Amino acid sequence: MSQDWQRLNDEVTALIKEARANVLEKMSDPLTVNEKTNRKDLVTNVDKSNEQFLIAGIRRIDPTAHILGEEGFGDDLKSLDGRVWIVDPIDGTMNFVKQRDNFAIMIGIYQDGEGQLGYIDDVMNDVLYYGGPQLGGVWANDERLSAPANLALADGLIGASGPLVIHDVAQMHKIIHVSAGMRVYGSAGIEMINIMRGKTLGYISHLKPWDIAAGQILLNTLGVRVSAIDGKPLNMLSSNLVLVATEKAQRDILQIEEDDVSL
Ligand code: 2AM
Ligand code: CA
Ligand code: CA
Ligand code: CA
Repeated sequence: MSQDWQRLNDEVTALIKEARANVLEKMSDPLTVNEKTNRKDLVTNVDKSNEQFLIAGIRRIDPTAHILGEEGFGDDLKSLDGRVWIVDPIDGTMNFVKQRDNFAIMIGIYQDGEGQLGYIDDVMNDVLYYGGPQLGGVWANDERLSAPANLALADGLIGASGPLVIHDVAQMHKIIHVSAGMRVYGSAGIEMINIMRGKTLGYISHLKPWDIAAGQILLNTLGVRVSAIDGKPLNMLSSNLVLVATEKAQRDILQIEEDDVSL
């Protein structure tokens, strides 16, 4: 690992800890909540202020960075060339609004399209998950994580987003039926944490780049597969129907897709 990346990591972890403190402080005031595309797609004043805070910090750390932020305070990104930072200031905004719990702050750092460092901050549990190829592992605060067990689909729980299950996108019912059970946590970041910890073996959801940028880096570092639902690489400049799974469960799920001609 180069010293530059180590220094960058120290600066990013400090920035995220400051962002977390700001979010916790603002949470005690009433939130301003607005709808984006529909009544289940929300944005709050904290999503916006935290994205602005993180982007200002990233510009100080890396003045030539290209930044993609969910709430639009970053750059209008056309390519993944150079160093690209992908920011989700509050992941799980509905949980943030309804529960004041089960949400995360996420940053993924890519270099010419390759994931380098990922950060998922579980705010209410005080745990920052960070790591990637540039650090040679993944940590939860000071604890180094080992790779989760390579479970087959039948042997573990699978996370999914509510809308996919309701509309039976991509044979969800069959996949869930074969698995040991389905769980819905309402935050892509919290879903990634559960996979890193071996509590679930995978996750299927329609996601934007900022929902999966950090998780893809951390999970790949732990040997977990992140792909589109057809097994192909994700396009990090658009939405994807994302399949995150252990190697064995990914194989099982791709087989279900292939067997089912009605897809
Ligand atoms: P967000 O809270 O940052 O928007 C909820 O099921 C999970 O899916 C959250 O991680 C949420 O991220 C993400 N998500 C992606 N697209 C969404 C949408 N259109 N509406 C609500 N949640 C969305
Ligand atoms: Ca959102
Ligand atoms: Ca998100
Ligand atoms: Ca968000």
